[in-house]
Amino acid sequence: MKEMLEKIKAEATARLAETSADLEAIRIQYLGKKGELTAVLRGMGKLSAEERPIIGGLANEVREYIESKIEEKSAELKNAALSAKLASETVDVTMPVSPCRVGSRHPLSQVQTELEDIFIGLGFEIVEGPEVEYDYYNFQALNIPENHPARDTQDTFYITDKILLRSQTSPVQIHAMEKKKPPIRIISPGRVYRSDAVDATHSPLFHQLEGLVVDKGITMGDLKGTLELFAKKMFGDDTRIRFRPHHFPFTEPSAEVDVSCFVCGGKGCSLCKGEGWIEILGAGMVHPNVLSGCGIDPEVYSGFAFGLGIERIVMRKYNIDDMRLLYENDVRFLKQFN
Ligand code: 2U9
Repeated sequence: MKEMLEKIKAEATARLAETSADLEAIRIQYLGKKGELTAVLRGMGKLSAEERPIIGGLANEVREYIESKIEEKSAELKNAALSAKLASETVDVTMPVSPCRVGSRHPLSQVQTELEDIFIGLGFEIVEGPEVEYDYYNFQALNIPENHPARDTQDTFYITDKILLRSQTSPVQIHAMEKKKPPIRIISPGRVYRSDAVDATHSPLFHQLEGLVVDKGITMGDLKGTLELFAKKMFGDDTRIRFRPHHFPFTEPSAEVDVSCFVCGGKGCSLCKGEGWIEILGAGMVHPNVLSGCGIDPEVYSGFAFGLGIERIVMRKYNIDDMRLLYENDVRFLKQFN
């Protein structure tokens, strides 16, 4: 029996050294209910009383030995598997990454921010207001009573007889004048609406930025100086401006304002269509009716106002000939403004 136990021990040791997987099969073969060692233990009844403890002790020793060898082998296999997994899953942090496409801000937002920064630098404050407005704030308070012809050129979308989508950002300035006494120095950027069919130069939704200054002693000279500074900041230090007489119901006198062409400097080119000048905004002195309607005495205070279409500035600045490109969100177009 002693020889048998030694043979079992030697065989089990050899099998464990060879195997690379099924340890459970080895355990069952030697230590299981029908295993070789168990069979030896079962046969111990036939032994003499002297031999039994000796063989019993030896059998236990062999069992413990095989168990410990199985455990040892199991740990060894686990470690080998872990090392293989770590080696195969290694991440090389020094490898070049696949390039990630970075988006860019829409040219309308870029230009709006540029305009805002210039006017903030000149001491203006940004004020915003609702896009759904009362007829009163969009028209009447701006000296455009019912049946005034200017309602035709600024036709918009009506929600009721008295409520509409604002056709200009001027109602924001009316609210500001009702709330706050002069001095007032504000700009109001935002979306406006007109009942226009879509084409290369029209859209039912576009963006404006208007400015308003009201204080004692404000003159047309202040308006010209402000717009000249703005034009130089926006289009370059050599830029000149010119005023052409015009009519707006909410300003008197009124003017359309051109800047010298920022491509040819005024000589005439394809951008300015040989004119040397590019129209960029409208402006004027706030009409006394508008001031008094907001509770500001036009005998004491005066003010100037101006308004520009942001799309128009973007189109002139980047020589874009079709406004629809600004709304189609075609990445091939937009990525040019990175
Ligand atoms: C108040 C009083 C007066 C704002 C002004 C213009 C001239 C003007 C156009 C530019 C292109 C509109 O987007 S556009 O079609 N705007 O020419 N806007 S003066 O005058 C105001 C505003 C508010 C209380």
